[in-house]
Amino acid sequence: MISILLIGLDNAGKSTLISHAKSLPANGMFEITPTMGFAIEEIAMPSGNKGIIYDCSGAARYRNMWDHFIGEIQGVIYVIDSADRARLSIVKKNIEEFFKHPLLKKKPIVFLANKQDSPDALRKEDIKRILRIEKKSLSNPFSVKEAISATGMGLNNSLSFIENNLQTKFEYHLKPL
Ligand SMILES: Nc1nc2c(ncn2[C@@H]2O[C@H](COP(=O)(O)OP(=O)(O)O)[C@@H](O)[C@H]2O)c(=O)[nH]1
Ligand SMILES: [Mg+2]
Repeated sequence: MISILLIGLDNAGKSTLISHAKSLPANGMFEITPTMGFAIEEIAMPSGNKGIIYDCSGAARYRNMWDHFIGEIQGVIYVIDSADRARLSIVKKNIEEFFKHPLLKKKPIVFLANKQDSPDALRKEDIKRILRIEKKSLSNPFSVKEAISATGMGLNNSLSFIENNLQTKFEYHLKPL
């Protein structure tokens, strides 16, 4: 089993993205509670392993909530609305603060330049530059990918990147289901 945090500002396209994942039948353990600002989905990873996705609002008021499971998660998918240029400065601040978290150290991160179907979308090179996503400012394994949540494009690549860059594969295989 692998746990992934799906995060980003509201309206970035997180929930739409995960709706394209191969869902596993819910086992009744999890309740989706929209009022709490997050949802939990069980999905099949590209490898066939089970994945637990925490679909979380990036809003500051939910920050306390991440602390409950940030230690458990093994990778992060950070979704960005590439067409929402006005909010990129907020995204930048959000990223800088969020990835300082000590419990995220060394965990793989995928930055998704989402909504590439939109005529206003910035390409991943622009997103990288504007948000200063670069090796010298981030010690985690990371990748910036283009995506279209609306079609699911970019989802499998992102999940694979996380599986291929897990902190310790050994620990991952030993984790109980
Ligand atoms: N053009 C375009 N719109 C998208 C895409 N993904 C999501 N949206 C739209 O963006 C809005 C927010 O999507 P949602 O998944 O709810 O965002 P969340 O708040 O991050 O979960 C919705 O109106 C979606 O239809 C995409 O790839 N392209
Ligand atoms: Mg959502």
